[in-house]
Amino acid sequence: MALEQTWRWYGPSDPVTLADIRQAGATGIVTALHEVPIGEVWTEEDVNCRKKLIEWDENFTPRRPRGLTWSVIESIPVHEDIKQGRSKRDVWIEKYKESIRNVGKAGIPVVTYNWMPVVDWTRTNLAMELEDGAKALSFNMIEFAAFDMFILMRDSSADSYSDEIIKLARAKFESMNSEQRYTLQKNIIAGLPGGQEGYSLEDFSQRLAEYDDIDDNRYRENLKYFLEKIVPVAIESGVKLAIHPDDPPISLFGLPRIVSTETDLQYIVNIVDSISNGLCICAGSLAVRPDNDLPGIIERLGHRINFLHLRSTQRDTYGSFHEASHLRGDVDMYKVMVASLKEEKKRKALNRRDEHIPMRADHGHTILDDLNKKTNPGYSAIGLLRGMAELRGLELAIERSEVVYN
Ligand code: DNO
Repeated sequence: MALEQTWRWYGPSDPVTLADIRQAGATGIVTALHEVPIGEVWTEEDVNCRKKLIEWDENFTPRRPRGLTWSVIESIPVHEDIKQGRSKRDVWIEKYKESIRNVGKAGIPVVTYNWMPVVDWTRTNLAMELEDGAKALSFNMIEFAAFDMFILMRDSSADSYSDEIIKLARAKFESMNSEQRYTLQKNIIAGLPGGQEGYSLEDFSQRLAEYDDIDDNRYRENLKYFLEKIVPVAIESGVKLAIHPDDPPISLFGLPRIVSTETDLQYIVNIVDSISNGLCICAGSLAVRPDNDLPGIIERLGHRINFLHLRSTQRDTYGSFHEASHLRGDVDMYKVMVASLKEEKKRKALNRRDEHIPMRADHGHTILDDLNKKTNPGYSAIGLLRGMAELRGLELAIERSEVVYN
């Protein structure tokens, strides 16, 4: 297969094991040293130790290769001082450089990161029941506004919503009991898998206040500053960065948002013209905006893609959406796959080592047996397996029908 099939693994405590992942047919592992506090150096020793755990099965003598490679890091999170451009940022940037060097020494080719302020990806409901009984992650704008205005009580939150949304949000808030309100709060600010932060209401308000003087332009300048320092080290170390788009790709809590559109991505790749300053195309994130032409983005920016998150979202009213199954929803996965395979062909013709772009099925539904288990929201085994199987079939069919994509 042309794309490298990868799977996100949350480390030794993930209920989905490396053996499970192997059986799912993935060959690449996507993971992070989640235990390292944000900003601190990933040491050579820690990286190598995790790599060994992933790639070698020590239950045999002599040990045997597991058939898995640590191919992508997702993520090395960027410290808030760097994002906010605070005076200590250079100290954290030096540490980030050190981590990149150590990752390069271990031969891990891709590092994902994001530039979302304060919170990583955001959802209001982690178990929205679908018609067929499956559970999906969702973002409901009315509930989000209810949290922002009436639970968090953010100053000037009313400026972020239309009168209609405010009216509906008030009604929603009034209809919720205290347990429902707390669940909503937890879903939004207690931290989703992979995002290491989790906040109380007070902490969260304080973190938001740190952005009072940071608008989109300033925030963009801070990203430029970071990339101009980090990319040269990534190039030297043989590491390719992949920035993840904003999820969802709209401003939340009045915070700046600068990785949401094709124009944003274009600006970022132009900061330093190198494949080491690359992109993670998360289909489901970008597709939440109807003005993002996803296959077109992959065609036009394909030469800078280092990682693909393949999933789909279904837009609802008022900017709400939920996670669709991988071949349905607003993402035209056929066109996305065709565009990705065309890029792979170009790379192949150039004999590039990164011809097999890593992709992973992202955010599956919770289905079947997993409905009765404790799972990482969006990352339960069976839903992801379904997604990956569908994507794999789609890829094979397109590859075989040369006519269509030549
Ligand atoms: C969610 C993920 C994100 C992503 C980070 C990248 O499922 O796509 O948490 O890993 O934003 O830094």
